[in-house]
Amino acid sequence: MPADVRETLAADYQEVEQMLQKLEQGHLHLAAFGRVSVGKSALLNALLGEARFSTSPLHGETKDRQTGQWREFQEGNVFLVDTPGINEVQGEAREQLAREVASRADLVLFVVDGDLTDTEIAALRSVAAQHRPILLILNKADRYTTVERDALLASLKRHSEGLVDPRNLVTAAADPAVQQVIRVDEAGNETWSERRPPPDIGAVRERLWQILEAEGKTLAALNASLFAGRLSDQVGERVLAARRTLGQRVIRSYCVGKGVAVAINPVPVADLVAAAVVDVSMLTHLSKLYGLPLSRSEAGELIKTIGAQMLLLMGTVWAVHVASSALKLGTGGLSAVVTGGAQGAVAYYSTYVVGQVAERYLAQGKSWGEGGPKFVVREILDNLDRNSIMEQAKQEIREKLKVSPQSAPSA
Ligand SMILES: Nc1nc2c(ncn2[C@@H]2O[C@H](COP(=O)(O)OP(=O)(O)O)[C@@H](O)[C@H]2O)c(=O)[nH]1
Ligand SMILES: [Mg+2]
Repeated sequence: MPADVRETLAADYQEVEQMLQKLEQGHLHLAAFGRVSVGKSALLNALLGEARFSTSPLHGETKDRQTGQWREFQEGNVFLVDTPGINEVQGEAREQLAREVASRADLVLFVVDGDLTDTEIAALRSVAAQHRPILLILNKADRYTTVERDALLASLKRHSEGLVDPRNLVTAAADPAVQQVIRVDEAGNETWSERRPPPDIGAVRERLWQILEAEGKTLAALNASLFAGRLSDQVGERVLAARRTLGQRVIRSYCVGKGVAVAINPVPVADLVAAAVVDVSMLTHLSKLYGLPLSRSEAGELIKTIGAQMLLLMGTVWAVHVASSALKLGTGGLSAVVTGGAQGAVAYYSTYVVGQVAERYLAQGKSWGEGGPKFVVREILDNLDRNSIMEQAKQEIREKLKVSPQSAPSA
């Protein structure tokens, strides 16, 4: 890309660059804190969806091996930190522990399994003094009736007033107890079986995401599987929405970049589609956003696949048509900018389509779905308003080149 084009687009690229840097380097530490056996490790496991941290049913057994031990597990850019129980240490050391937890964490998951004890209130105070957002989680909710739960929540709210934002008080069942199921058949025979209910941490995930969003930290959290929410819950939808918003910004920056470059340096029309599908960088960036990084050669392969479908469905004929119909309207004295501008708009549009198709592929977990690439490309082309995007393209290219519409008449 010529130096002057690069300069024109510096701000756009910088924005994308910063976004990616945040995505790559924006580490996020979430620490679970609380008494022994409230389910800290179980909660972290439930967030991850796998048993990374060892849990123990025997109160106190934790003391053998895990006492005083900090354990950390990385998932994407998110570090989950398991801490010793606050009742394992006394006095000054406890203060120290709370300070250390808070200083290492961007967000503290303060786990309890009943009303707050004096020890817990003291620890909560120490953490709150470090000005870290605290999520106060009433775990083992499966042990309580709805009435009991509501009473507990009311009490927790009272006791944590001024320390925890009431919206950050949520319930969870990180590792619900096994239930006995008794079936009675028509003959009156009873069969007993056991059922292990799945973890219920929907409210934790939801609130966690909201806090991260408010703190501007969702970018760092985006590629951690704890927010993948494949269960199509609310969080999953918001994660997807956040990715889409950022993805569209990445695509737009590349479209403008491509459009301006072609407008300044017009290439033979027939090469336009081919020229527009070389946006390997755009795809590698998009893939990082989706937590499914593509190597440059993989991105190249993906572009070839998409390009082939686009050529089948749109054809070089289209590119020639759009460019020439735009040219026809300017009668005589067409400046190079008009010619280039029309080509630039075509380049913009092609890049736009590639971006949308690739984004769909990534959002589906690197899969084309049943209909294959052809189906996806066709569906996206059908749903795009080509003319308005081309108009938008011309406008954005003109803006970048600081050419007024009067001096550069076009379709
Ligand atoms: N009934 C019930 N038990 C739980 C729940 N979460 C954890 N537990 C159990 O509580 C015990 C202690 O959990 P653990 O995660 O080791 O506690 P930690 O010491 O705070 O890390 C284990 O036996 C867990 O299975 C829950 O939501 N409901
Ligand atoms: Mg533990």
